[in-house]
Amino acid sequence: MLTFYMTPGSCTTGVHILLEECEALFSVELVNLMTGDQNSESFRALNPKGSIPMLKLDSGEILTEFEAIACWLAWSHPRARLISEKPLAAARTVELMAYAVNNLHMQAFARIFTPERFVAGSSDLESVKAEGRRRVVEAFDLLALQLPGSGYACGDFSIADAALFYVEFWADRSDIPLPAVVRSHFELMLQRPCVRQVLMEEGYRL
Ligand SMILES: N[C@@H](CCC(=O)N[C@@H](CS)C(=O)NCC(=O)O)C(=O)O
Repeated sequence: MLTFYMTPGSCTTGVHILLEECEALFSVELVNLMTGDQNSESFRALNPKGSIPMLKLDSGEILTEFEAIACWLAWSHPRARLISEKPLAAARTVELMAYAVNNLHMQAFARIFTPERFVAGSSDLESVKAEGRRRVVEAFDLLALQLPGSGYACGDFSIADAALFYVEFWADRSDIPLPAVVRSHFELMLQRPCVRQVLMEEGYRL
């Protein structure tokens, strides 16, 4: 059985959705980021980067990084149809997913959630957070130009939608308004049974 290392409401929510979409069998190890579980000796022995999401495969191998886990789930559960079989369409899906993870998450929201990691010492954390908000707004505006006016990001539901969902969810909870096209994608995702199940399991009321 897979072991999924996660924290409710973090970026792992996107992987959680994909695990449910695949109907994968998995057990959960909760990682308390606030108390620093990710820095414990036992966690670092598995993943020296100290990051989640992390998946322990049936073989005992450890897989990290959102995009790698999402692609592995898609390729190893083809019946869930989480990525196109056509090379260019699949690459477009990875392109969107990478933008959500590398830009919106790592460059924008990370400045809001962990501003101290972007400056030396304890100087001006508020301006780092403000820059994070500015980047979130700018990135969603760019995304709005790429998303279709309705439906999922790449036609059928895909791994890109799960990545977009977790950053949209963060924006919603941070009172950052989403452009109309992005908002309608978020609302579509909120109707999806697996998304609703995951949010309830992670302790959110719908
Ligand atoms: N880019 C990596 C990192 C993701 C990441 O930053 N995850 C956060 C939680 S949302 C984390 O592990 N935080 C722990 C820490 O940085 O100490 C990925 O896509 O998996």
